[in-house]
Amino acid sequence: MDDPTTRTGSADPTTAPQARRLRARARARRALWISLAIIATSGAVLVPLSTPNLRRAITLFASPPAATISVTMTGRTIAPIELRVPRGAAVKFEVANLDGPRDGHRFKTTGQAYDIDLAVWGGVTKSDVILTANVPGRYPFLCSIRGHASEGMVGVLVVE
Ligand SMILES: [Cu+2]
Repeated sequence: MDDPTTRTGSADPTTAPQARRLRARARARRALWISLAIIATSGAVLVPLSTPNLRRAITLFASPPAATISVTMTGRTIAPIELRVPRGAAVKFEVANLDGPRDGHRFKTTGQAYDIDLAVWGGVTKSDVILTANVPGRYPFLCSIRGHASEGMVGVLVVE
């Protein structure tokens, strides 16, 4: 009688192709996971280069910011409350938080081709660059910390 245990082992010609198939399948699975990892990684790299961000980068590469504007935030006020900027331009904001070290503010622009929402801790000055709207108009800017805008931390960005 044929004992099935004698047919196991690598010497048996029936198991070798099976093992090869299993190894090939494992390799294919590994390749699939590596491909997915590459796709996920490139997505993480490319998303920050989305259109408005890319346009800002190209504008800044072509020329320095058209203007630099200094803004101060203290208590529940932002000064100045009205700012004039050219349309379709890169404009740099230098935001100084004059409050104590535990009083954070956030300088947020709205309606621009590239907006910022810049977190600034007390006693710190930070800067970032917006790309202004192509359509002239009056666009609010504000502190985006909950409650600060309603207590007065708002202003108007006039795009000319
Ligand atoms: Cu604030």
